[in-house]
Amino acid sequence: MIERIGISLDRNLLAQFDELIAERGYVNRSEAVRDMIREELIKKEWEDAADHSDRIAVATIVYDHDSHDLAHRLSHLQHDHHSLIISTTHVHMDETNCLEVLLLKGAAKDIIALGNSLTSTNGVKMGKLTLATRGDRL
Ligand code: NI
Repeated sequence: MIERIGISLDRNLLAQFDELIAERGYVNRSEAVRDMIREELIKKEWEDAADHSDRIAVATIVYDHDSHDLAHRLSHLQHDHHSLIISTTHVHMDETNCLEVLLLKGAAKDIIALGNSLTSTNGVKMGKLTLATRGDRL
């Protein structure tokens, strides 16, 4: 069943929100708000399940393999946590840039820690950790 709600917002905040969701391709505010609520609920689900060992996530990183010892450091980090990594796919984007997609499985807190380490490694140009859910509560 769908419930309707009203939200009071500062005009400036609403203008920024409308601009943001238009850029992201949303055709209406409701779908954008629903997605943001789902995103927060998934984060909460992960926080509540910190010690459960069956969480799955996808980490994506882009880096320059010529950059100092970065490729070596990233490889080292992955080998240190090999039991959390189901698979990795490495794509050579061009002459210097590499994209890696890692499927992670394990306890929520371990996956988040590894994901944060990968994405925040100095020199990583783009990093994102996507938390998967079975959607039981969404
Ligand atoms: Ni490469």
